[in-house]
Amino acid sequence: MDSLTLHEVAEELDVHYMTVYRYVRLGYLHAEKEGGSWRVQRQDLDEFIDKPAPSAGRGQSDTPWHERLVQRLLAADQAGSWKVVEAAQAGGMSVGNVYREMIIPAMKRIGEGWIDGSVSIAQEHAASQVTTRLVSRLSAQISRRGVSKGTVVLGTTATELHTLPLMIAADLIRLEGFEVLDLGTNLPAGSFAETASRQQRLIAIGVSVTAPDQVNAIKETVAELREQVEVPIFLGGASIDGPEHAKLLGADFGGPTIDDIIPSLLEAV
Ligand code: B12
Repeated sequence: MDSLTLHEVAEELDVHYMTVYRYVRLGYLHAEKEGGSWRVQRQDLDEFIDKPAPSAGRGQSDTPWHERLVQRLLAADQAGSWKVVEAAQAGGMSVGNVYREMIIPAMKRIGEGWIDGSVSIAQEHAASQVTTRLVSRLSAQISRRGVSKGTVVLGTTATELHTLPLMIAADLIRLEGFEVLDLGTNLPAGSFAETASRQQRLIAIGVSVTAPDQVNAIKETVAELREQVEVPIFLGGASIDGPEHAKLLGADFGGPTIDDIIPSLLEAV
C-alpha cells in the first residue's frame, strides 16, 4: 500500500516537518508507526488535504480545547485532563494561553453547571482538585528570562477561599517577568502586611477577591497594608468590577482580570 514518511508529507504539503508532526500528534492527520517511524497512508493524506486547515483554538475535532478539558475535569480524570493540555501545548499554545483559553473558561463553565444544577458540588470540588494539579505542572514550566522586574506580593482577605484564581493570577504576573510571592488564601491582614513589608525590591501588592460580600474584610486588609507598606496596592478577581470599584475599596488600581492590571503594574516598575 502507498504510504509516506512525514518528510514526504511535509514536502507535498509544502510545510515544515514539525508542522506535519504536530498534525499527527493532535490527531488532525492519521499516521501509524512502522518500524519506529510514522507513516501516512496516501488515502489519509488525500482526505486531510480536502478538509479545512486546523485552526489555532481547536483540537482534533471541532470541539474547542476548553470544552474538551471540561469533559475530563468533570470525570475527575487527572491523566486525561493533562493529556488535553499537552495536546494544546504540542500545537503551540503558550502557558499563558492555556490559562486564558482553556483553564479559566473551563472553570467558568463548571461554575455555570454548578449554578444550574447539572454539576454536583462533589464534581466541582474534584474538578478543582484536578485543576490545582494542572496549575502546579504548568507553573513549573515558567522560567524567567533576564533580570526580574521586582517582587509582587499576592494574597487575599481572611475570608477568601478561592485558591485557584490566586494561583493563576500569580503565574500570569510571573509570565510578565516579575517575582511573585503567593501567600495563599484565608490570610490574616496583619500577617499579610508584615510579610510584604519585609520583601526586597517590592513593586506592588495585589489582593485577590473572588468571593462576594467581602467589603469590610477588603477595606481592613487594604488599611493594614497601607499602615506597613508604601507601594501601590491593587485589587483583582471576579468580585472587582473595574478600577473605580477598586479605588472605592481603598486600592490604587484594579480590575477583574490580570490583563486589566498589567499596564499599571508595568508603570509601577
Ligand atoms: C471552584 C470554585 C470554588 C471552590 C474554590 C476551589 C479553589 N481551590 O479555588 C470553592 C468550593 C471553595 C468555592 C467556594 C465558594 N464560591 Co466559588 N467558585 C468556584 C468556580 C466554579 C471556579 C473558580 C475558578 O477557579 N475560576 C477560574 C478563575 C481562574 O477565573 P477568574 O476568577 O476569572 O480568573 C481571573 C481573575 O480571578 C483574576 N484574578 C484572580 N486573582 C487576582 C488578583 C489580582 C490582584 C488581579 C488583578 C486579578 C486576579 O485572574 C484570573 C486571570 O485573569 C467559580 C466559577 C467561576 N465563574 O469562576 C465559583 C465562584 C467564584 N464562586 C462563587 C461563590 C458564590 C462561592 C461561595 C460563596 C459559595 C458558597 N455558597 O459557599 C463560596 C465562597 C468561599 C469563600 N469564602 O471564598 C461565585 C462568586 C460570585 C461573585 N463573586 O459574586 C462564583 C463566580 C460562582 C457563581 N457564578 O456563583 N468556589
